[in-house]
Amino acid sequence: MASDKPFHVVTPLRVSGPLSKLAGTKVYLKLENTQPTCSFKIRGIGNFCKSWAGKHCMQFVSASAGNAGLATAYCARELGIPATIFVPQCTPAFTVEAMEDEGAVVCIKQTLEECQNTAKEMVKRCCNSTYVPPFDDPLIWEGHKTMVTEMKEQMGESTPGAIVLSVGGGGMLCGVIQGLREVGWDQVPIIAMETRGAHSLNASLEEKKLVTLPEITSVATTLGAATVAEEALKLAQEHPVISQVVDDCDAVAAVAKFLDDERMLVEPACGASLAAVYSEVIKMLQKDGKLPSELESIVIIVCGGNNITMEELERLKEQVSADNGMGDLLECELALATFNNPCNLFAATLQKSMGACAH
Ligand code: PLV
Repeated sequence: MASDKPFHVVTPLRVSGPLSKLAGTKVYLKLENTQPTCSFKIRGIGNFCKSWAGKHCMQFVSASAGNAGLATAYCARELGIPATIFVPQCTPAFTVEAMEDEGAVVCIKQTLEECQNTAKEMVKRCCNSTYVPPFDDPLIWEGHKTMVTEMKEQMGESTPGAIVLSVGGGGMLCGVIQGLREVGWDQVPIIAMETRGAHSLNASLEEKKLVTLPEITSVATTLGAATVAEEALKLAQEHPVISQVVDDCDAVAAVAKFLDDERMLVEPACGASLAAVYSEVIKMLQKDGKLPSELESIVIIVCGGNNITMEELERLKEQVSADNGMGDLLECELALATFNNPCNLFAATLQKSMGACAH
């Protein structure tokens, strides 16, 4: 029988000086990258695996773009239950290795959808096996909810002006909205960040029905769910949710900037949320009257730091600048440099024109 102790830890909630300066309001970071397995996923997957371990489960079979799989591998090892994880081929080799190091068997398929179908098929054929979905299950949302109950305790009397989070399949969104309702923060808006090419929530909200993206083209592969959970769309229509889409170059530039500002290396899925500040999304929403001009504070959920290394970051910088045509990343860097310090405009412009000349 599994113990009552959860697999996740209480993560720090702390103010970021550099991000607060940029945003012009107090920015709190909820540091989910400090969880075991380095992402928030352990909260929901941990709750799911613990519940099923008590129901004679003999094997976990997961489908994941990376972090849910790593969390499953970790929990399975802790529970002494074997795990098989199906991952899409875009998953970095070092993430696959991390799952194998936890003792899981890893199988590579083309897309996340193919992984989900194969994993479900395997569970049908093997008795006492349990399918561990990456985001779409009430037990997963219940686990993610603990992020908000922690924030409530950590913030004492104050209420966040907005919460910024990244959306893949919408499991985190469901858990956070349920948590906000539970602690009486029903009116706290959520800025739901996605990257273009993984923007399945944004597309669904536009159409007011579930939309399946034809393919995932974003480098933020852990946001790569072609369709969000039905519950995510439902809750996003009930709660004040502002859906925003940034380009890959914004997410990657945010990862690089965050490393300099906070000395933490996170993955592009998390960069999407950080881009809410670095790419002035919040300022734009305030200007457009979609957010109050005076915000008491913002909480950014720093959702994860897997699927990234220094080498991978360098490769991503090159990839997004090549994908977007000459100088697009430089464009983002220029915007960041200018925003940080208007005096940098001259230096950044000079740097850009030198970069352009080099091509
Ligand atoms: N990643 C899931 C689902 O991918 C996975 O299989 O790992 N930030 C990070 C670092 C993540 O890993 C994920 C999800 C998200 C944000 C988005 O969470 P979600 O899927 O609950 O919206 C498709």
